[in-house]
Amino acid sequence: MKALNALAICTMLAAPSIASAQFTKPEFAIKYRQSTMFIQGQHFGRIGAVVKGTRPYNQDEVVQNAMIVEEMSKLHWPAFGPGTDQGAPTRALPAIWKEPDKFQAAGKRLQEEVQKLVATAKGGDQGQLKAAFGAVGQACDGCHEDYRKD
Ligand code: ASC
Repeated sequence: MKALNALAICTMLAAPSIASAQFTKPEFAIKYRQSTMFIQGQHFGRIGAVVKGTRPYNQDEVVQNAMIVEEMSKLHWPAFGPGTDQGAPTRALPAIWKEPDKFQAAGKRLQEEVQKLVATAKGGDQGQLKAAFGAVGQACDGCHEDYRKD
């Protein structure tokens, strides 16, 4: 029983490996990362509306949106694996596959900024929320500039 529990814990600790799921076709990886980016953008945008004042502030809502962004921010990166530079229409630039370490580091940076956004959202300070939102936006834009067409 103890051994089984240990196995269960090991499996949980290894959970990030779920994000490195194998894609059976390059087009699935492309569709997957476009989908996770889309969901991320939708929920990030809802926080943006609050920050810009076009949507009323509701802390629970902001926290929930930030947590969805956080979950999405973990998922994109394994979907940029070797051979997924083509197979479906994509704006992903070849630089992603030429400098994968730099690209993955940019992904890490986004995840770190998003984690700060979640913590800030939970803190409930609207001034800090604006700053944390801006930092995430910069991480998005920085990466898009180098690695996305347009
Ligand atoms: C989005 C989206 C981006 C980023 C960026 C942040 O929702 O589609 O590319 O946020 O606009 O500044």
